[in-house]
Amino acid sequence: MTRPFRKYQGLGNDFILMDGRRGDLPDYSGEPARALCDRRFGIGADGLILALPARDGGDVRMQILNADGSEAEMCGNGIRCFARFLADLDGSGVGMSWRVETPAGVIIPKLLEGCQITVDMGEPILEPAGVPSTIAPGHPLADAELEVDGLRLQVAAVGMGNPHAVVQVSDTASVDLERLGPALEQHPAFPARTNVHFVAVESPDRLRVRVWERGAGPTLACGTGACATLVATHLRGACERNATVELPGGPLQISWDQSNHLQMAGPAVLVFSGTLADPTSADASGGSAVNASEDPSQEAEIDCATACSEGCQRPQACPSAAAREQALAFLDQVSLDQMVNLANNSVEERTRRRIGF
Ligand code: ZDR
Repeated sequence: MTRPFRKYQGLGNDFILMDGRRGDLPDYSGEPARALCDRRFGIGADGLILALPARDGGDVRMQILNADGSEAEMCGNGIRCFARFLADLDGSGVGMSWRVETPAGVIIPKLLEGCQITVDMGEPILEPAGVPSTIAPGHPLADAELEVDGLRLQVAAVGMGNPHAVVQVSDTASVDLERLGPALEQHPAFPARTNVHFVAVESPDRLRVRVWERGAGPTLACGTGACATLVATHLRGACERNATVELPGGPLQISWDQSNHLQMAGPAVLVFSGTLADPTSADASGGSAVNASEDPSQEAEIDCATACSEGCQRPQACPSAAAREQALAFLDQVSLDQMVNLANNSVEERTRRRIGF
């Protein structure tokens, strides 16, 4: 069996999205998610995100699987892509918002003009046990010197539903991310592993950040991480409560409002759509994608009546588009009277043929 998917990106943090709101998706956690996210043997993505039926009074539930198959509690860039995905499927417009159930609580994304989406990301977690981290509680920031691969780094622990380690540096370009990222991701001070951020303060309202994501490695952006970084840097007295967070993939606007909620604004963009084989079905070759929409040799395999029941799977190259255009052009050319005549003639013609006249 094959299923439709769409690929979205938010500042280059990219995700495969699938609609399982009717409860009909198989379990993708572990190996199936890892195989689909593989950039050579699969579709390629930083994570797989599933829309599932709500369980606790929300509108929909979001499951986030990292590129290594592990499950994340929350994903800031992912939830913007999730909102864009639902809007594209359902035809929702500016102002639409959803109560999205995540393991980190209910998160509310809202559509703005263009491809921008704003998200109320909820409150930061400063109590180390909730991050989780073994760094001693601070007042209010848990911030300690840790030994990381032979270096001593000042590390703050902040939770946004998922764990984050924030290290302030003078220049992000000179950070050895490939070495320090994984060492801090797996540091014993973070028992559930952690996302890692190196931040340089360019001005009180402008931070520059490089990201090492738990379960995904170096990524171009991180929404929850941008929020956690602003919180840690503000509590260290080095930035305002509102700032532009410059990530390798582009900027996010983050503000920590008076009600203790983080607000994040940024883009989410459709990249392509296609269909893939079920992880459990016999035709799943290692869970890899089949019939991706940019492969023209596969176009004949789309069955619009079933695959496109949630909307056209391939709007840029719809296999029925030519026939539809022909019919519309024809209808534009003929008057109502001509159409009635045509129908009458056709009935007459067929009746004559039937009676052999
Ligand atoms: C960093 C992230 N992409 C985001 O935008 O918030 C979150 C993805 C999940 C992350 N890898 C984790 O917490 O395991």
